[in-house]
Amino acid sequence: MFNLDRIREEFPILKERVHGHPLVYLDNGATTQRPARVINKMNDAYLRYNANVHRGVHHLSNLCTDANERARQRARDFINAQRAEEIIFTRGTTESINLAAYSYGEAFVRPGDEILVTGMEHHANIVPWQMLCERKGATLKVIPVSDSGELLVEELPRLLTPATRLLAVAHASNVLGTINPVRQLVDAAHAAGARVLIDGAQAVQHLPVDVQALDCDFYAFSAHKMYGPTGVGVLYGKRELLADMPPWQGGGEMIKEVSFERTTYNDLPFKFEAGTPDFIGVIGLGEAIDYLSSIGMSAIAAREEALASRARERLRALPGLVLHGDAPLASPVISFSIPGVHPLDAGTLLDRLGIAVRTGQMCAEPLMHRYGVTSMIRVSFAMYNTFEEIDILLDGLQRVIALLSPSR
Ligand code: C6P
Repeated sequence: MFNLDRIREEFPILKERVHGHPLVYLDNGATTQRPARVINKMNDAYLRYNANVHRGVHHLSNLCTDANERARQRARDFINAQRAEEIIFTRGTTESINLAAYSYGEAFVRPGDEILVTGMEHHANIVPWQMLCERKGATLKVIPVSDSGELLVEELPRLLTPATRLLAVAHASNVLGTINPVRQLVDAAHAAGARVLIDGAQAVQHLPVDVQALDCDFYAFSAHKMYGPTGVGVLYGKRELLADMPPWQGGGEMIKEVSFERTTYNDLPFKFEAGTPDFIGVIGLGEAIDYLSSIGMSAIAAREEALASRARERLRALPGLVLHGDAPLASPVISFSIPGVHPLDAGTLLDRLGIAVRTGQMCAEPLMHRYGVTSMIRVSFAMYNTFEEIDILLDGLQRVIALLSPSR
């Protein structure tokens, strides 16, 4: 059963006070907090068995290597990848997508080809593809977004052409929360002969993910948005595809043999893991996955959905506030504007009340343009948030409107 008190106990930071108020942390889409057990696991690794991985024959190196590879197995189980070698550790979603764009692009993208993205992508799932298109003389195309914040999938037959090499799409939008119909998109893209990368940065912490059921070619996510440490992420890729892709960085560990004439590359996944990885971070990610699994993704999803639907309902009823996006399937992420009030001012005032929200363009500038604004206010929930915190948010927003809104 979902035990909120026990879960909140695991996160000492939630007891902090901000400007004299209890912290109300509603910026989980930017980064979640970490439970003590993740921090303790990493401390323990540093204190008891820290040594470089895959390099030593000595005891500590073996312990650390085993812990690193156990974390890979955890990550594999977490997204139900077929094989552990399909899990590549990176610095985060951004690096995962850059790796895929560079390496897949080198192997498979030619002048005249097309890459398809969507109008609700984070910059991390736009710019690497744009850079690839510039390098290769390819074209970037975009699936538009409806007023309710859903992808216009009816545009797909027009947008997917024989020249489309890859579709890059967010599993869940970091701004609107919209959960995209990724399996349907994968089927459509595959039928057109295109590969699919799913940006799972805003999905893995909220819902069960099964990459085999989705049949996606790549799946990217970050540890720090799922109760794990910063600086670590995953790129999942289908083995046969990864095998045909060149390494994207050269250095230690990604090689089999090196001479000045020629270098041969290591097996998967190490071909894509040049240099000393953040193995302590990887161990922390493994612990975060164990933590999520101990609670259960379905229980987490149900809890967060209850929080988000209450918050949406209350926000919608607040005069002077405009919600952006209204997709029936959404993660616990809600963005809105208060006409006449700059989001930065709203965010600063809320902060004085101990409430942490995100304001700005959310690293999704094209989506801001789509909604005719330059920035928004976003609240994003995690399983440890409470219904009382929603009340505190609403009180805070009422004060913002009363103080700052010209129409009040
Ligand atoms: N979004 C947010 O507040 P990194 O920074 O590499 O861990 O994740 C990048 C990224 C990629 N895709 C999506 C959908 C994301 O939401 C993010 C990170 C944070 O919305 C920071 S801008």
